[in-house]
Amino acid sequence: MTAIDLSRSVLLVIDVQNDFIPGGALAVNDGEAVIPRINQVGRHFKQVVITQDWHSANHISFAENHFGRSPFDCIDLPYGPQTLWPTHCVQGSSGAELHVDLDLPHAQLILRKGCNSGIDSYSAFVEADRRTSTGLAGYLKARGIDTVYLTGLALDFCVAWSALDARAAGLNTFVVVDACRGIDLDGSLAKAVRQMQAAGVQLITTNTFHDPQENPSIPVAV
Ligand code: VGL
Ligand code: ZN
Repeated sequence: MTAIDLSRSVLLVIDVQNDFIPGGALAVNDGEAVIPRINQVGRHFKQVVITQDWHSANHISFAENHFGRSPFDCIDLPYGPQTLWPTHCVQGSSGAELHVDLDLPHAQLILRKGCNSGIDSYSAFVEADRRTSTGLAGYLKARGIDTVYLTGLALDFCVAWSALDARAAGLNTFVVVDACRGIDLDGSLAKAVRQMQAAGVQLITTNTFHDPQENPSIPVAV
């Protein structure tokens, strides 16, 4: 295995926001466990991009905006099936803020997604209509980046959709699974892992980033 070429690689940190951490509106079990791992992995990267789920109060993915519906129901929208969620990550709210312990001062870009009230966006690359681009693929391409490492929340939704779209954009794609946690709704975690593996997303752990003295056989950042 070769060393990671940091000039061509980016760490993508997905949605480490208060609403996805226990105590938040759409808490992911053990979500806070990703934070020290992301901080540690982040030190190896020159290029870091953070995403924020960033919805208007009238967002189409919120159950409370659909009469008679409850969180976690699934409905059909013009662009396809949509899981309805508790109201979360409302633009400007404290729940939408990045967790205070996230320590990535060198991150260059904070990308907000899901801003269109009528379209959800789990993916950091393409919205749920599968057409509307966030511009991230172009941003990475313009900077000569061909490899992405994904971390964050939730593994089976925003991380997995972002990883699949990263592959579709022709990027080498790694998911650092122990720096992610999932929601696991009706088998969504196993399904996401299957889809990622089928698409050529490589699932790795933070061990990959350990000091070469500890384990010389693994790839290290240079
Ligand atoms: C997410 C559900 C709704 C996520 C965002 O960050 O995985 N999941 N909005
Ligand atoms: Zn959302």
